[in-house]
Amino acid sequence: MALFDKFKKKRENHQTEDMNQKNLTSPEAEAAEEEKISAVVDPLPPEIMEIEEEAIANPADHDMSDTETEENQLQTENEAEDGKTEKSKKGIFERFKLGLSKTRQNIGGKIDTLIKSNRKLDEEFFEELEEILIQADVGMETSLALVDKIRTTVKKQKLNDPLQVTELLQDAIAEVMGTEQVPLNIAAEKPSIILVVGVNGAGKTTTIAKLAYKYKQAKKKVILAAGDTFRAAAIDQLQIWADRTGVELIKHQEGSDPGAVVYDAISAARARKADLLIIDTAGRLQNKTNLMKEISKIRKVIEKEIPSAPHEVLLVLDATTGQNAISQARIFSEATGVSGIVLTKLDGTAKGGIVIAVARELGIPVKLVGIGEGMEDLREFSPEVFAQALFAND
Ligand SMILES: Nc1nc2c(ncn2[C@@H]2O[C@H](COP(=O)(O)OP(=O)(O)OP(=O)(O)O)[C@@H](O)[C@H]2O)c(=O)[nH]1
Ligand SMILES: [Mg+2]
Repeated sequence: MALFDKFKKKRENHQTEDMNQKNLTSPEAEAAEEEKISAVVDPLPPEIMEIEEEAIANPADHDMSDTETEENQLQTENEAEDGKTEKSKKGIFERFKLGLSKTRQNIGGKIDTLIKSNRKLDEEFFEELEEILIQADVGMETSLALVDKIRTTVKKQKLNDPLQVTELLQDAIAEVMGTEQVPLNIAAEKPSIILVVGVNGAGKTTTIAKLAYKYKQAKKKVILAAGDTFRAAAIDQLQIWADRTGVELIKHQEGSDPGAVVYDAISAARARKADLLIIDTAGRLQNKTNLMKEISKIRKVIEKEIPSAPHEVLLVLDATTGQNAISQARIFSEATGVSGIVLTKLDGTAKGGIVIAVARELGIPVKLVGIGEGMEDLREFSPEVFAQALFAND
């Protein structure tokens, strides 16, 4: 099958690249690494530049609904998290479902059509199922693994009704993703430090704003650090979020050393007995290898000050970049270490199957997902809820 061959080839190329990545001591190796990183760290697309500039000029219009509405929604969210009412739990699920609309139509819709086409559970059926999954960015390896699981169960239990496939697939998806929800590691000792990394435009700064909002609402003392000193606009953007959420921002001038910003931010967080320090980092530098070096340097500054920190290194990945997100994750985790993934813009893609591939292939838990531009649109990720939402009806 042509499509399979294409993906297989891609996968093989990818593995060769990974092997080439190990030895980086020679100038040639550095140059090769630089080129490789450049392939995933693209310059900021003009449309994102525009959105970003507009956000700085006019934050109220940019992305946030009015505060009262946000508060109401957050209240609903908190109630559900406390397990207080079934009704609010349903509300959260509905919102998550809505964020997944495009992917739901793509994966759930196509599978539904396949199932209802009065087909037998034969090889042809399984091949079509594989193809639907691959096209939704589930990735070849993971798609094959999922369908293999279903094929085995179908044979073992002698099933013959295609209608049973949805449930089998839901279980298989949750299983390959690790089933359990993995919460953020917020330490009892103060401050907990969250370092946020990722390529330009992935959604780092927005995610930090959403996190600050979430923890502020939970009555935690949050401090932000403007570790992206590469652009003045990045510092301004974070200042706007800090003002809107009512948290303190530690910042230096554009072009200053991010390590120094982080050092000051840790001192401030200690002095103010902050619960949480969240550090923004650059996604783009003149030289892409420098980006990795800079993040490693920031990490070292943190470790020197607080040996048990950073408590989380969150890698922000844009779900709309598809399989490229997996390459980015490999590079970042090798260079800086990554403890959790935030997959943003799930609302903007029909190929949300990437979540399944990321969760299975990287061995790093997906901890949060972004399902919109509103403050409340950052969700703790549960594989089980994701699998349910994928096949939920309207
Ligand atoms: N629809 C949608 N948009 C999002 C989401 N998360 C972030 N965005 C948008 O993505 C764009 C880029 O986000 P930023 O937070 O500025 O990205 P960044 O990683 O900080 O980028 P750099 O500072 O250039 O490295 C903004 O327009 C955000 O509003 C999401 O979950 N859904
Ligand atoms: Mg940013």
